[in-house]
Amino acid sequence: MNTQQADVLILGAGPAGLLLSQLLHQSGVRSIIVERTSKERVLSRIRAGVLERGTVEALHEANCATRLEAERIDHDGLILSFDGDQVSIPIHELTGHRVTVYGQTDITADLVDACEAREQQIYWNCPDTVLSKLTSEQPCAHFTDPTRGRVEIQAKIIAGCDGFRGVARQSIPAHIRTESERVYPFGWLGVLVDKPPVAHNVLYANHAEGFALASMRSQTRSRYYVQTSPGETVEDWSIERFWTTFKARLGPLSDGLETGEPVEMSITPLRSYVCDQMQHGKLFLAGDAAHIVPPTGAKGLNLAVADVRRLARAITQWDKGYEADLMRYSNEALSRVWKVERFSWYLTALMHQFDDHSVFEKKMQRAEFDYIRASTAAQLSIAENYVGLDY
Ligand code: RFL
Ligand code: PHB
Repeated sequence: MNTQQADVLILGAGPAGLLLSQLLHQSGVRSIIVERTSKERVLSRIRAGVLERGTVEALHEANCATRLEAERIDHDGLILSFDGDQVSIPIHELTGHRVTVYGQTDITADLVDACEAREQQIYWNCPDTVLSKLTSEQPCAHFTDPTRGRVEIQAKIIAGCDGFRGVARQSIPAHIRTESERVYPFGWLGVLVDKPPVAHNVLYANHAEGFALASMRSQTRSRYYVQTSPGETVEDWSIERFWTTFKARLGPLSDGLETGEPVEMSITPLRSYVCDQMQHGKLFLAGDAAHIVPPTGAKGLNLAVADVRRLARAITQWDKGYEADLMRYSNEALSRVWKVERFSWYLTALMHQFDDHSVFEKKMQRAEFDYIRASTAAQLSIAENYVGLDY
């Protein structure tokens, strides 16, 4: 057994874990990262793409924003379309802020590069981590490293950044955990394609046949989605079926759409989930390990970054001898988490077709859309949530 000591052990090398280690490094706190899968797999994941201003700030704080600054595309607004009618929400005019298009895949690559440049210790390919003694002064992790064999890490703090299916949250005894969940009766089929984006801004469309979303990664790479039925898999969708469905749901807004073979095509289920304890003893959860939002609103990655920023500051204070921020972390993070859950749930409810909706509920969706079109107050509410609530 190899035994190692660490101030902070970070479980998971997704954006949350990598950013936490980078922010801690900036303030002189050393960490070790343990990741279930390979570096190649982590770098190949295609997920989110729209960044709140706070996320951009965090990447600057982490000193990982050089490529972001060279390649970012800033958006002044977003478009909602409902049965062919549209409203363009001028988020910059209303809030003074913009959102930024820059892919999660690129953020992860930038963070891995930064970790490697400073020789951050990362254990890749370790799928069997077990956490123990979480409520003691010396919590532990045991796992098998493919080259070194069994490893024990004795830490002072463990950060659970290991995503929704990780072990960190599961290590909190079930009788202590309070979990709230809503699973939506549909998924999103996402297509990444090397063609210029059809719309200037991110465009969310609710059509009688279902939801569609047009987004982008660059001036030459587009990210498009359509709502899928429960139980559908990628095998049920040829790329021809995708383009026909996408065009129909966008209506005239699809004019000029350039189609092609996908670089990637996958289905994501939609879920809202919160674990109301983001701390258990010396274990602190951040990102998808603690909560999931449906992707409507583009909040998953941004929420993970908001947690990490708060946790990094609290750990930095703890390292200097002040523990109060760390003890407040769970409650303060959750207060923001629930507001973001609300916005993601609201936009999901407004923009999708639900099989069990009665005429009344359909009329409510339409009335809400008409209200947004007519009301600056309603648009401001969407805009301030979309650019990101204060920390
Ligand atoms: P991640 O990205 O899931 O990273 C967690 C990392 O932990 C590793 N891990 C473990 N490591 C050690 N031991 C274990 N036992 C472990 N178990 C797991 C995993 O291999 C992984 O490397 O969580 P993190 O860092 O909190 O980041 C959160 C974001 O990734 C997530 O919120 C967003 O990507 C959500 N999401 C989307 N959000 C958006 O805002 N817009 C989107 O379009 C969007 N698309 C998506 C998504 C999430 C998806 N998932 C999780 C299936 C599409 C997909 C497919
Ligand atoms: C994306 O660009 O992948 C994206 C944009 C907006 C969303 C979700 C995903 O709400």
